[in-house]
Amino acid sequence: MAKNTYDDSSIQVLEGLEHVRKRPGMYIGSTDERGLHHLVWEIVDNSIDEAINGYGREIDVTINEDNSITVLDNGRGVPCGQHKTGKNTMEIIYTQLNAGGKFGEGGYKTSGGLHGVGASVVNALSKYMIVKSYREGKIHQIKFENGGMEVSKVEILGDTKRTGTEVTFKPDSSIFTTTVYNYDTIKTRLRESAFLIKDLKIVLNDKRKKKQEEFCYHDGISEFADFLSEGKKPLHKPAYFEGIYPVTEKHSIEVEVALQFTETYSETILSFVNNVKTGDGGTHVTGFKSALTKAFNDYAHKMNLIKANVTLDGSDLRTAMTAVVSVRIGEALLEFEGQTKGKLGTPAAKTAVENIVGEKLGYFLMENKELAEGIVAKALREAQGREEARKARERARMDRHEKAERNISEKLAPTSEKNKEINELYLVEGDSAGGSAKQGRDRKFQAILPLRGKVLNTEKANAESALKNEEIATMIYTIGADYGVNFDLKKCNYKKVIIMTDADDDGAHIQVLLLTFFFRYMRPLVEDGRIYLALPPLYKITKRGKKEEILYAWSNEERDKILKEAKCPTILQRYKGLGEMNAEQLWDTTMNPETRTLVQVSIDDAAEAENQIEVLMGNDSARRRDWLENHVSFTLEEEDND
Ligand code: 28F
Repeated sequence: MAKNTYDDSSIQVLEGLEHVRKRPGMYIGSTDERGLHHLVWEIVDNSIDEAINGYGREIDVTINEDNSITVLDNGRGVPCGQHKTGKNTMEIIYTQLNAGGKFGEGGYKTSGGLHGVGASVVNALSKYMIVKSYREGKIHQIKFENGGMEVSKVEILGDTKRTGTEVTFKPDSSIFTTTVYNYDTIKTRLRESAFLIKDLKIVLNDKRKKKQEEFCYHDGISEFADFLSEGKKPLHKPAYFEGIYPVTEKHSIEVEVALQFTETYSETILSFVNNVKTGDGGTHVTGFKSALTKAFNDYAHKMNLIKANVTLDGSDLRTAMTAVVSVRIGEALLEFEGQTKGKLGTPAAKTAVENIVGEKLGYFLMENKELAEGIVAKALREAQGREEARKARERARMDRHEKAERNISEKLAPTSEKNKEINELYLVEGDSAGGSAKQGRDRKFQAILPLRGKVLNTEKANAESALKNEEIATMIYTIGADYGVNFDLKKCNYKKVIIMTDADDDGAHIQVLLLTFFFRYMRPLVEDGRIYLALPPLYKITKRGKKEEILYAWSNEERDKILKEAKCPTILQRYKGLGEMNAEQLWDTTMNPETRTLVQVSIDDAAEAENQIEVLMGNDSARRRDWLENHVSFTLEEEDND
């Protein structure tokens, strides 16, 4: 019969647990799978604390068929006598928040991740909880339901010779998003705890899968290091250092470190405080790292493996190393960084680990010279490799820079005046046309950069590499506004960048490549309408009247019109390429702002080129030319040169 009369203390109790059910996230972080497993850690941590304090050497964890959990230890048994409030201590421990703070000063309560919210929170979030205390020759049991409502007074089930505590609980499915336990999650955590506490035997039994495993390690974290180095070809059996560092006359910090170097290049450092993992490290890890670096440098200098002015870099020394750093700190000194308790903040922990590791690692290296020298040599190789890679990168950067500069001085015909507001850069296909353009141009404001068209086109299959070739690097340098994320329109040296190519297949290739390049790496240049296509004439018509007259046509229609209107014999020439025009003709037809025709490229054209480039770079030249004629909007440049 559920007790339904509440005296004032039970009201207070109810409010406590009621608040946990209302705001579970405040107590266990979340109500997803992570929070579900926190319930297990809370109860198991109580057994672990009992074991750490010397009571009980075995913990049995069972995942029952219905996903309820049973944890049994062989400690002293949770007290079940009369509490000063007149209630049974058992009832108090499982229904009062933080009543479970088992040990006052001195003991190392597992700071269960969230600082030991205690078993009462688990009770509050469980459909039911049954607690048995094997103590004083009797089995004392209390039951709770629906978040900690007591359904029975503490009753004596019978006699027993053993001692210990057993807690069974079933998480409340109305609170947790999932109530299915994950075997591996529980296994990993229990195995970790077994590694951290020598000779503690932990048994995991999954009734759902009829699977049972047990963990017990006589050599504790040395075996942990070996386990973590599995498959990494360890070079030696783990080095083990331990000590107690006095912080004040009342408080000290226990330090345990296991260290193992491997062939495989991977750095693994796991760290713990009071047997709970500190995933973000903290002062104990900092102390470990600085002690390791110092010990190796002292050794290397003492053994003349490195010159006095050379120091080994800590990360190079740790490049192929497994380490487990475990410290135990009493509540008084315990502090964390940030909210998650994942990073230890206790300053004394750095000193404690530094002292203990520093002293003992020094001896270890002297006693293992061959290993020590090997690690020093590896660290030096690492440092050298990094230095060489840096130099290579620097050389490559300089090369690109020098090459671009050299190319520019060789290739670019610069303007005679610097004026970003009117200067134009002609990107000309081929050296011959480039030559004519250099001759024909107005050097005050027109610069010429010939692009070796062939090079760009040999990258037919892979536009990407074509866009990265040396010609492009030269162009980037000439435009002077960098490219990609670093592109800065304000630094652009030219008001117009004009692509001048033959009106043939190769010309079309280059136009598409350059449009794509500008779209991908200098988009603001396109958006600002600075990219143009030069339109060389398709035909030259020589009228042989009284005096010879030369006209040009940019389309078949224009050609026909000129021929029709000619009152004299005419000679028609189809231009195959820019190279067929001399400098003066090139100037007159394609470069003179008074008479030339430029096509301003819109961002859509460039975008279209970019997403068509793989197609357009194929061999279907008709398709390419067609695409250009239909896509690059022939908005003829307004004669803006007043
Ligand atoms: C399955 C989970 O919870 N084991 C526990 C003990 C033993 C004592 C204890 C626990 C309240 C405030 C002290 C016994 N005898 N396993 C467990 N084993 N709690 S929980 O005491 C809780 C008291 O401080 C215990 C003498 N001292 C302590």
